Amino acid sequence: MDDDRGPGGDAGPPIVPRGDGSRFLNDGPTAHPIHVRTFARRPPPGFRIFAVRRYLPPMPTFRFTTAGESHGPALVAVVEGLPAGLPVNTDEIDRELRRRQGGYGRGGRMRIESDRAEVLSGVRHGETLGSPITLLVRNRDWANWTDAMSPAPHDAQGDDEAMRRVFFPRPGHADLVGALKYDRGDARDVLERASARETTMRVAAGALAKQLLAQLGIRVGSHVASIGGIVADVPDVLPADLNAAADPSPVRCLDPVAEGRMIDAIDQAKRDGDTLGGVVEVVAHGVPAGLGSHVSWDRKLDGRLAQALMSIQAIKGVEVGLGVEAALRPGSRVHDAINRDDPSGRGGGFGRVGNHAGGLEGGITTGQPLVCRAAMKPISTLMTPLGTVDLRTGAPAEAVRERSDVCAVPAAGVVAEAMVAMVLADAVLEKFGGDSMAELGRSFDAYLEQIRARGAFPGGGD
Ligand code: EPS
Repeated sequence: MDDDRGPGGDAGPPIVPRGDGSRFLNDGPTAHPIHVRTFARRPPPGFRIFAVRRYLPPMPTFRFTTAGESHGPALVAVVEGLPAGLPVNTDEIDRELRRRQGGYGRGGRMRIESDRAEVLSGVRHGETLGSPITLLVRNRDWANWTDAMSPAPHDAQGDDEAMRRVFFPRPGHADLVGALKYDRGDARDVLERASARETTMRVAAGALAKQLLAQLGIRVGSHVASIGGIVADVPDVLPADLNAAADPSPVRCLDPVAEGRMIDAIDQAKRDGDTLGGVVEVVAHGVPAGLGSHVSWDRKLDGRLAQALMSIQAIKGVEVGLGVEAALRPGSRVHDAINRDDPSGRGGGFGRVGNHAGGLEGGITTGQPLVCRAAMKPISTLMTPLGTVDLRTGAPAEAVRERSDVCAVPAAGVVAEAMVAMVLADAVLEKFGGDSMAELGRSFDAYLEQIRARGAFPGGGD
């Protein structure tokens, strides 16, 4: 093909040539290098040159990536974009990792592991340096998988059992589609990475984001709203310290009656060889009005939150505020009337009657608590397996029975907190920037001052 037509064939955001000959995608406060191919010959008259469309990455400022297989030697996260001078508390990272390991309904793996993060780079004497931070969590189970997961070719390569090969893909897991896409004969090559074990590193990286947010008075917590169709009665006003209230519950549920029924349902599912999903709710307090933006689709904070939450293993739906319920009501029972009641001081002197919007209007935070929900499907490893097809022969078979959890909804809440914290950290750094915490703090305080001045009407505003 002669041209560089992107998907859909349109030109995408404008390309701005820079003095040094490189070109940048001009969209938002940060400029991103993009690759542009040029014609060897002059294009025919009237022919448009199209750029390779590179959408902004979902987290342009706070960036993180994870690596590692579920039964490999270790898992790793690299976090970039945190300013220098952020105090880092590694005990706090480990506390978050313990929270993720807990919850009624977890399987045998969580009895083997005792996740602890080692900091390999980017932190010195308890403070960030502004350089990439590498976190590492060792898999204790690796000791049982050194042959099957050996990075080097193995003598017993031909022994499917010793190599723990998987030929019976589980419906609902990435096993089959991953094996097709990556052309693997052994679905283990897929499931090792698709495993929710990867969420360990999201929580570790998210703990750093939480530590940044805490410096600015922003706290992220969660609770379990339902498991297996049992819906908790959630109080209108949630406890100020949500995690302190939810964490003591084995299912992280605020309603003790529902908690008992959820535990019974998990026990029953286990007896039946079945699994249960549910819904978690994440709430962030202290978020200032003005994070995110209405100006472009990829800068809207609700969209960014949805992408981050939907990327969590087994999450199938995301809501903000009233969510789907808003579509069932008339506007008068959906939108939150505006007043001047702003007890948190984060709304610029403006408040809302209620918070059906979940703290977001037009893709921008309102200063009200941010409220998101994520719906998790039941885990796809069933001890009473569904039908599948043998990848070697095409013969009908039963899906593989890997050790797994009956219910991981309480843990999903902790993972969802981490993802929300990272999206918020990204939005904070995008808006307030700074290479050091001092710079970030000055910009943050000045902005709060600016929006407060808008809400302090001369003469009282009556
Ligand atoms: C998980 C680790 C996994 C599973 C679970 C979550 O460990 P193992 O496969 O050794 O039992 O317990 O993963 C899944 C539910 C899945 O579908 O992959 C963890 O650390 O959270």
